[in-house]
Amino acid sequence: VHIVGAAGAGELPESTPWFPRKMVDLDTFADKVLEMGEELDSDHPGAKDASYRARRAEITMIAKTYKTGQPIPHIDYTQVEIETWAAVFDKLTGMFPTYACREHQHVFPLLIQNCGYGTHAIPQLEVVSKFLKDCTGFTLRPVMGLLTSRDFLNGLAFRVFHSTQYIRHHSSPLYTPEPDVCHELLGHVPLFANPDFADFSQEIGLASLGASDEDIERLATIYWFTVEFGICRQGDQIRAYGAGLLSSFGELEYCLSDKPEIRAFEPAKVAQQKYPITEYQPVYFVAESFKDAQMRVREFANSCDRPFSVRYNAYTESIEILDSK
Ligand code: HBI
Ligand code: FE
Repeated sequence: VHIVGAAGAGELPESTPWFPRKMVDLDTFADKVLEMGEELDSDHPGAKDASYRARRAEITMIAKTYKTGQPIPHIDYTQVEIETWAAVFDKLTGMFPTYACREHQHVFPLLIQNCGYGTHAIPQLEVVSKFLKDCTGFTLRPVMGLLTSRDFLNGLAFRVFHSTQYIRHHSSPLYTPEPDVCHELLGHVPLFANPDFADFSQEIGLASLGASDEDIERLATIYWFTVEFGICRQGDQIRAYGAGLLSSFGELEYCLSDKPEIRAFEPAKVAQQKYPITEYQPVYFVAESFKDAQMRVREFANSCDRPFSVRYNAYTESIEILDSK
């Protein structure tokens, strides 16, 4: 049965894009992957390696068939995969004390203690997901590759983060053109264990439900400059909290050097900013705190033209529609 709280679907304007109302609705995203889900681009380091491609297909099959409520299947990572992870882990953990924000540094030892973070093994998504659930209610879902911005952001409304489970090609351990398990586990996961950051991320997700294509584009840009490439003020220093920075040794150093331009985090302006996806960012936006950033995103969302607002009911794991006009 489909139990809907405040309003039935019929009460939304007909032009409203479809959006997930219950956690199980996220099952419909599984095979809508943009690129690299099954095929690798020709410039991908693993594109010509048949055994790498076969391994990817094996791992992404888990995401393709995953259903809400199931435990995320365990993966027996190979020695080659573990060595790739270990190279990334060593390199980045050496930099975190100097460059990562305090929230990331606070959680990292807990991930070592509770989730098997270390060089000897790749942490299992199921273990990490349970840990995050205890910290902030966030959970992980396995994903085959890049989702559309709309689907990916909609997941955040449910405190669900879509995570890849495969690893980059072993030929270039410090480079990947797409998200992989190193990026998710070292960049994203530590922040989703922080309550203020979890609130902030869900705020973007809620704003994305039923939003126009133009507003999705704006919210995706805000996501890009925060969750992926955000920096924040901490005392008299600036530190990185974006996962794209925390999982890239080159850009992590660069973003806190005097080379890039740094501007204040104002969502209406951030939303208009163009950005490159294959080079270091020329501009970063500095947040004063995750709470402050959340309030600013909420104000921004209220200025969008969606004719209703939403809230998440954590008891029923469903979206309630408010002030439907
Ligand atoms: N899909 N699986 C996955 N992981 C991401 O980080 C991701 C995505 N789709 C879109 C996206 N990120 C962002 O660039 C924004 O468009 C939301
Ligand atoms: Fe990411």
